[in-house]
Amino acid sequence: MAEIPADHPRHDSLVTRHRIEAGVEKGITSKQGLVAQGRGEAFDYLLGEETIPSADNAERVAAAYLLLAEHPVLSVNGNVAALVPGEVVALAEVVGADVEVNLFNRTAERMEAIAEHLREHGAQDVKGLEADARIPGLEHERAKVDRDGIYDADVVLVPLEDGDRAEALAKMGKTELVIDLNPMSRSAQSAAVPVVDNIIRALPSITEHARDLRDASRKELEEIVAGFDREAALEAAEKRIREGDLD
Ligand code: PTJ
Repeated sequence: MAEIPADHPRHDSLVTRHRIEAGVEKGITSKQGLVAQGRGEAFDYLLGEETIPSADNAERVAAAYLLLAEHPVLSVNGNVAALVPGEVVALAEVVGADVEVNLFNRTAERMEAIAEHLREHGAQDVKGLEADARIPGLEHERAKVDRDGIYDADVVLVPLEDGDRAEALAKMGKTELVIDLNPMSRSAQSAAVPVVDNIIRALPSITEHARDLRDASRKELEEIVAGFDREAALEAAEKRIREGDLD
């Protein structure tokens, strides 16, 4: 890839594209992942390519949920692995979460390539390869999960995916934290906490909030969670997209 000057107006977007391209070349990201990235970019452009205040608040709430959880799990697909592998590992460490690979286009080769990529970025134990449990009500490959991973989790961070697994996990009684640039997507709509932000910005922000809140009392964390208004967060993002207004 040609060197991208740091002051290029589309620097971050071009670096992100390069990571996705490299992910496809490494067998991590699916070709559909390229399309998903394009869709995300369009929403990011409309959001002003920045973390809007309501998203920052949702990121703080997501951090509080992860810190309160008995068994939090961060779900990783081919786009997430290509874009933010080190950031996933960093967040997992701060909140004590498991990391599980879960793919729509699941093949043994991609599962192994992603697990290895995460290990190269410091992950100790990558779940998802056992696939000894199923999410009820889902026909496709995303139903395959680890019994001691997503199946057992109480809080799951689900970034960048279409809505049916998000809905099925919610039916299992799990609390879902979704990162998705499209506030109208089914997964954002069904999430306990929709984080409408680019995962490139969202994951480091959740980690920073988690570091800040690490010493907070349970009561304080519970108050942060109870005070969250998911509808207002979705509306603020949609308003920014439609009207360019600050929320
Ligand atoms: O790796 P696999 O096999 O599990 O497949 C993963 C993809 C992403 C291909 C699959 O989950 C898929 O097709 O997803 P969708 O239906 O395209 O949904 C992806 C959602 O993520 C869309 O709503 C996009 O707007 C959003 N999105 C894309 N890039 C980003 C994003 N959200 C946050 N940050 C991004 N960088």
